[in-house]
Amino acid sequence: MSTTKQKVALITGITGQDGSYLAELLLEKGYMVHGVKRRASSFNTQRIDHIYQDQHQNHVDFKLHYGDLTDSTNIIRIIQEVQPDEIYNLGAMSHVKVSFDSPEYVANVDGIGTLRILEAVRILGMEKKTRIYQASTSELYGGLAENKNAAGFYDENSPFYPRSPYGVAKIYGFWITKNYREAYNIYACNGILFNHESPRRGETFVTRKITMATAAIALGQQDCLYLGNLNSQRDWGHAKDYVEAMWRILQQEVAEDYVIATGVTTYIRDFVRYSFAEVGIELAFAGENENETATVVACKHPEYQLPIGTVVVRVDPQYYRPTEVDLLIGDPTKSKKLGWVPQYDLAGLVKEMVASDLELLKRAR
Ligand code: NDP
Ligand code: GDR
Repeated sequence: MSTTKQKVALITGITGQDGSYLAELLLEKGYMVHGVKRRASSFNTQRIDHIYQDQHQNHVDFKLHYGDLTDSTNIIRIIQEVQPDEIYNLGAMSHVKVSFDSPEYVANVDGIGTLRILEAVRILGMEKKTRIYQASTSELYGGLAENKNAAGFYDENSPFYPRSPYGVAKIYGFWITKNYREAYNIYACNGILFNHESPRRGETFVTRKITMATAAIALGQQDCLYLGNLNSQRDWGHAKDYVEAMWRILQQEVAEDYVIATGVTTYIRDFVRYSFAEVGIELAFAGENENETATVVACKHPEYQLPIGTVVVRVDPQYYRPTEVDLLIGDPTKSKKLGWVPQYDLAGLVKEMVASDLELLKRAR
């Protein structure tokens, strides 16, 4: 009989894109997984419904708790009850553009929320027991060209220059995590993750907005996709790969911070091109800034036919940000120490997202 104790994990943000993939991964690894979900007026557990377990059955290894990162007492109580070996703090108001509309809220959740987790562990005297993963972000770098390393990437030593209330809140989360590691010897790490996407990506982030519109336009359910800045560049990976990096970060002997990225960057415009290519539609881009459009120049798929010359993408400046992060590209060198080998490239990611959105729309029909 095995005497190995089942590991216990607590995930904030379990109803989000990353939380759902991480919960699946940890369940596969035999963890008891606890998640914090917010009370909402309608169901917000679509991404985790498939792993939900009836709490009346004999053995349960997945449990949800109502909670909120703005509520210290709630966080302390959940951590005390759950006694986690590992906490993954993924909960956040994660939309950069929306953070300009709710700057104080994002500071409270994404910044002070991180402190609440760290303090709870300290108040409960769990510094030696509990390891903490903090969801830090490439938004900390702000995309300033002069801050890239000599090879042209952002790495663990590149200076930060956040360009949104979200980035500024997350920089507090980054430093308070590092400070608690140094001050109290807590095993607490930052994963500085570059953009990662999937079929479960929120519908208002640019990749999912594009793949959903690609499917809807191909099926004749939408005429045109309106986007903001097509000139920014992002280093996009797959969320399924990135949650594995999170887990690996907490399995090391020494707590450290890691950049998780692909090392490849792509224009938003090119993501649009690749997405439409998945349904056989070839686009030509013309014009600049708010006058830029994308027009159909060929339809190569028998099922998805649009008249040549149809404009399917236009720019709407309402999606511009007051300050933009122009270019992100991460240096994944240090992450190789984790033994982390991503399974997806951008082509595989786009293919999976478009196929999933086509399937969703066809099923809804
Ligand atoms: P999502 O927006 O998909 O998920 C965010 C999660 O946080 C949701 O479960 C949400 O709950 C929860 N949440 C929001 N506000 C609160 C709150 N006040 N208290 C408790 N929980 C809250 O984000 P992702 O899964 O994409 O990202 C996970 C984390 O990683 C975030 O912290 C994000 O900032 C960070 N990050 C993401 C990157 C990416 O490219 N995806 C890159 C780098 C960092 P609800 O479902 O109820 O809204
Ligand atoms: P980002 O992701 O801001 O990088 O933050 P998002 O997909 O929102 O934007 C990426 C880039 O696309 C441009 N863009 C648009 N963006 C949105 N959302 N909608 C549009 O219509 C549109 N048109 C152009 C944006 O201006 C931007 O340059 C994500 C989030 O997951 C953060 O939580 C995370 O920390 C970072 O990635 C790394």
